Amino acid sequence: MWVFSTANVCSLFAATSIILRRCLSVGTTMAKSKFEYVRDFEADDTCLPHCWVVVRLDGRNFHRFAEKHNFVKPNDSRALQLMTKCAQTVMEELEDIVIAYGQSDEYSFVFRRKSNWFKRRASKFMTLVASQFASSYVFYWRDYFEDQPLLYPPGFDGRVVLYPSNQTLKDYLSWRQADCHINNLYNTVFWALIQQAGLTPVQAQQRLKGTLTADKNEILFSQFHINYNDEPHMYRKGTVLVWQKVDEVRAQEVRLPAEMEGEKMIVTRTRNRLVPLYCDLIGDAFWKEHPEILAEES
Ligand code: DGT
Ligand code: MG
Ligand code: MG
Repeated sequence: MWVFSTANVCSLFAATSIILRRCLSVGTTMAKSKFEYVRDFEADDTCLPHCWVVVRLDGRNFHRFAEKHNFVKPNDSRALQLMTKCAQTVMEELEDIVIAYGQSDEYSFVFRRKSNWFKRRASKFMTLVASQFASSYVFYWRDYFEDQPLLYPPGFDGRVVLYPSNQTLKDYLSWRQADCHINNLYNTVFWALIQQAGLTPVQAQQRLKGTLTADKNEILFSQFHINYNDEPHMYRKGTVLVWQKVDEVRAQEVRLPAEMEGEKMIVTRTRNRLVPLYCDLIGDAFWKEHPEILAEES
């Protein structure tokens, strides 16, 4: 005859549960190894070593987004400053970005040559920059557009480009700044012709057809008394974000011996802070002033 005591029943249950768990775990391991081959379908997108990795984001269909949100034409300082705030957040939250450059609805981020962040996987670089930037755009919107509600979620496309030398990286940034200059000069005259001279967009386009830089400067000056060089630097040059070392001095409460009670200790520490610059990137002066950006150990 079987006699079950409470203790017997408990140990029987415990033993059964251990066996069951073992069976399940062996089953899961087998299932996992059976399916694991699908990992081989993942493409290797490791960025080449020793290259500068650049991620460029661009607002998706911002022509429409700017219209719907009543951006000032041709430049809306709120929109440009919001872009820069998002870029600062990206640089603070992510690792290894040594410089960023932005204009219009785009921002470029340069990762240091020796970065090994996420084993240099291009998809990680691109998606982390794009998602951090887009969420920041929504998060900080109200700080810049107080009276303008955000009507729908904006999107940003991203791409990764590798530059093999310091010269190609400098030329890349010069290219983006030249693009800023050409577009901004065109837009400044285009909108002056519409807003101040009363032309239609088609007439303004016709008026500017075939004009060179000097012609546009001349129209601005003679017809609208605008000296293009007096336009805000942020509009003409775009925004460069770099890290700068700053000394922070602060008084700190510390536990001191009884005879010094109530005294404060002055603490100085050096911090890396992001600063926006509206300067020329095309000449050599910027790179001479900031040699640390291209330094091997940047
Ligand atoms: P995409 O990039 O192919 O999806 O199309 P869009 O429309 O974003 O074209 P894109 O990136 O070539 O041009 C940027 C647009 O963003 C351009 O139509 C003007 C607009 N935008 C950017 N910043 C400002 C601004 O400060 N004020 C105004 N009114 N519009 C701006
Ligand atoms: Mg765009
Ligand atoms: Mg664009």
